[in-house]
Amino acid sequence: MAILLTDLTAATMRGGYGLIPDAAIVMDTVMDGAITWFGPRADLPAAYRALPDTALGGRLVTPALIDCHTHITFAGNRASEFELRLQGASYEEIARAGGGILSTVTATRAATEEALVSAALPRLDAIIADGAGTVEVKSGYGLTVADELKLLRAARRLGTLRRVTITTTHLAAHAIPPDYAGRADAYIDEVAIPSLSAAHAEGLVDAVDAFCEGIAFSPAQVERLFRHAKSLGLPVKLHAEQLSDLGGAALAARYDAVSADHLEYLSPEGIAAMAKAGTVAVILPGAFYTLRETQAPPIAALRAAGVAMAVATDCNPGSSPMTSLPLAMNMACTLFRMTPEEALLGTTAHAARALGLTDRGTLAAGQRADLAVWDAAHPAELSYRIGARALHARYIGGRFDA
Ligand code: DI6
Ligand code: FE
Repeated sequence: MAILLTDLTAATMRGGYGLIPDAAIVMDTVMDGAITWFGPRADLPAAYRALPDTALGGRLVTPALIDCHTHITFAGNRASEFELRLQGASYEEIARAGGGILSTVTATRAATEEALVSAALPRLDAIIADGAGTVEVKSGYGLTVADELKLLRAARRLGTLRRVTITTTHLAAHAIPPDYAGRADAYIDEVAIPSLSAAHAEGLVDAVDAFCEGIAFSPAQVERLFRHAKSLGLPVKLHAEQLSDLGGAALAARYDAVSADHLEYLSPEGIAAMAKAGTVAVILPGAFYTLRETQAPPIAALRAAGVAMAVATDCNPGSSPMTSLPLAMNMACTLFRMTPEEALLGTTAHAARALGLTDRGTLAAGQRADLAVWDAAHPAELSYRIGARALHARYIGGRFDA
């Protein structure tokens, strides 16, 4: 079975907007269908002209968006810390006092896999409702072997409950739990590495991440975990240079990381290393905004060095309780001066690269038929409007999804 979409403007996202006015798209509707033909309607081959067509009223069609950095599986929330920060406490002070990530860890350890799935679904639904077709989900709020496995299983379950691709990232090296206080090396040996082996054996890991920061893990500790990830054949990525410069991005690049994420304190050496390795810079304006940071990531220097930039929600209970990619795009433009074109590349083609995926993120024959149809005429509108909820429909694997 094939379906034909017409009366649309397509943004192919191949190197830029790649706009095609009055385009036509032919897709397979079998499971995980692909785009079989794509181009200006005037060029539609005769073989497809007899297909019944769905006319989209001149709407904009983009690849379905890709949220390449989220932490949506967790229990509880941290509204009380939001109030504390507004009274002047810093994110790091709260973390060092045993709050922050560790308060979410306590709630998450007490939750069943089932409860974590239920808690994450509204967040996933909100991300989908704003145009996503692929969502990366990290563990990192369990911090024991059993609880990290529970989080990754919950993340995989999400992908069976909604029309979305979930990719899973192991992030046991996210924080040091109280029982390992002052013993971060032991935590890497006794929890991070063994949980990675166990999760990988269960097929639960698509990539490996860590938090390289003064309040978390040192570059040397991250490197030991990365070596293990590489021995299992898994791609790595890193929370790097979010609050300080520890040289995390350059370390990640040495391990051929698919991405380095946050990057507010990224150095010129880090940029050069990422450019050389082809590591994607994942820009997370939700965390910058929520923590009222003042040092923006070096967007102009990343652009000049030719580093591909992605944009994601970083949806998490502490630093970015945000569930909208168009909102992240708006913030990336307004706070960081990315262009709307860069922002949309950041949630499509470059987000796919940040996940090591080559079958999505652009519109072209052979790509997965994951499309977003927008109540918009030009793609700049997606970054420009605030809270617009402009999604008209999605097609996922070629099948309509309102
Ligand atoms: N950096 C972040 O912004 C999130 N994780 C990380 O390593 C925050 C996670 C949290 O505060 O719960
Ligand atoms: Fe994060």
